[in-house]
Amino acid sequence: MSKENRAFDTQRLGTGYGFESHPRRAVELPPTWVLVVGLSFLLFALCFWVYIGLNLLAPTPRPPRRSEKQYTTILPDGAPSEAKELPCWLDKWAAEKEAAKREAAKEPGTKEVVPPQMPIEEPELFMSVVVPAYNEEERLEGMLEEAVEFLESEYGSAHDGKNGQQKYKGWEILIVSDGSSDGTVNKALEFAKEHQLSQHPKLKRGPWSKNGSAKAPHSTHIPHGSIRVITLEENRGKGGAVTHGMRHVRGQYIVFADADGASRFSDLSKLVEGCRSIEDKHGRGVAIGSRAHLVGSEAVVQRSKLRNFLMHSFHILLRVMTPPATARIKDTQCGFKLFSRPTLPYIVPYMHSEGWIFDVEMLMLAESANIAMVEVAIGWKEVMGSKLNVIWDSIGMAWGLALLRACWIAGIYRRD
Ligand SMILES: Nc1nc2c(ncn2[C@@H]2O[C@H](COP(=O)(O)OP(=O)(O)OP(=O)(O)O)[C@@H](O)[C@H]2O)c(=O)[nH]1
Ligand SMILES: [Mg+2]
Repeated sequence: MSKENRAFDTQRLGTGYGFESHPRRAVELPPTWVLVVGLSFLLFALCFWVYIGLNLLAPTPRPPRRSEKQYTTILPDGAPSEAKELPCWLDKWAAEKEAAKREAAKEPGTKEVVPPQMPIEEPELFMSVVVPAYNEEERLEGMLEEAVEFLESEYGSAHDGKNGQQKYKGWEILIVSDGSSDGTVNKALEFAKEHQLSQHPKLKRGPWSKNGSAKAPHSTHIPHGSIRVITLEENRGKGGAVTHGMRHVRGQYIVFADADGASRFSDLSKLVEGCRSIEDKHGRGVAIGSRAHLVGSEAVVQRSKLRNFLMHSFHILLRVMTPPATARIKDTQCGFKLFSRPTLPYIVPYMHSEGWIFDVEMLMLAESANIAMVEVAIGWKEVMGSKLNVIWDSIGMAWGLALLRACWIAGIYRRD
């Protein structure tokens, strides 16, 4: 039957049939105050359960174990040392802060002592490098080779180099083996031994230079004790390993660098320059190595379409979900970031993320403490052997980011 016919039929049959067969009855709404109270109750219940859920889901970093607060190095005779206690600026800082708080509580009306009034202890050397390493026996030596060559020539304590006017000299590398099950620790100690004992150690190459390189066959002799190896008993993730290392640094500047040697290490001087140019009167600043200028270059284009797609999606998510200064950073994920020492107490004690999203948490913490950040273009190369699982790690990062943001908004994460 056509539309017109149906309309005709309804008219012919009159009211009481078809749509008209159920006469409309006015629905009686409860009084407004009942609606308002009901909705408020629902909203409150929702917030309550979200808050409880966030508390349950929010990652809480496990405290370091006894053996993780120790390190091994190579002694002047080439033997590995006994496990030695790691210096920990954070323990001292936290104890002093607690004591100052107790003092302040005794005298009502006194302002609570918080940073910058609560300074970090003085540095002992110029540059600390933290290297998170999870099963990196293949890639670590090549990275260390590049690092020690630059560090010794630029910041070595034996001579003034270009930094003759600097108050602090010298460098250290803290390798944090993140529960590695391969020979990462041995490779690190072997590297240290050879480079300490020999005046002309044999050059070690990373997986990126298998086909030879124009470099000299010898590498850099290093002062003893400049490489320290820390072993985490269980795998924590890159964020856990970096944060752990940063609790034990002695440098005026602290950089973390991936064990794969993908970042051009000599660009560290650009990071130092960049950081110095933005430091505030307390000496606080963060310089972020950036590969943003390489988007569209061969190295990035050669990556799979899926990886590039996920990278762009993550950037959009970051822009939407992070506060403005962090959202402006074009490459938050680069594993080459430098912090001046006075910056550490604003970041390290408040870290939660153990996985890949920890960089964003560091930047958000810096932003919330009004610490200036600068992005510095660095050289970078694709290195074989990435352990990143593109799909699962992307999902993990998106989830981690959402959780991180929600926990800060809900006040579950806060500075105390
Ligand atoms: N995959 C992984 N890496 C870790 C972990 N803990 C520390 N790391 C270190 O994190 C650094 C980065 O790892 P890569 O596998 O190179 O990952 P990526 O640099 O983010 O990704 P690519 O750009 O593909 O190289 C390396 O120094 C790893 O050894 C962990 O639990 N898993
Ligand atoms: Mg890498």
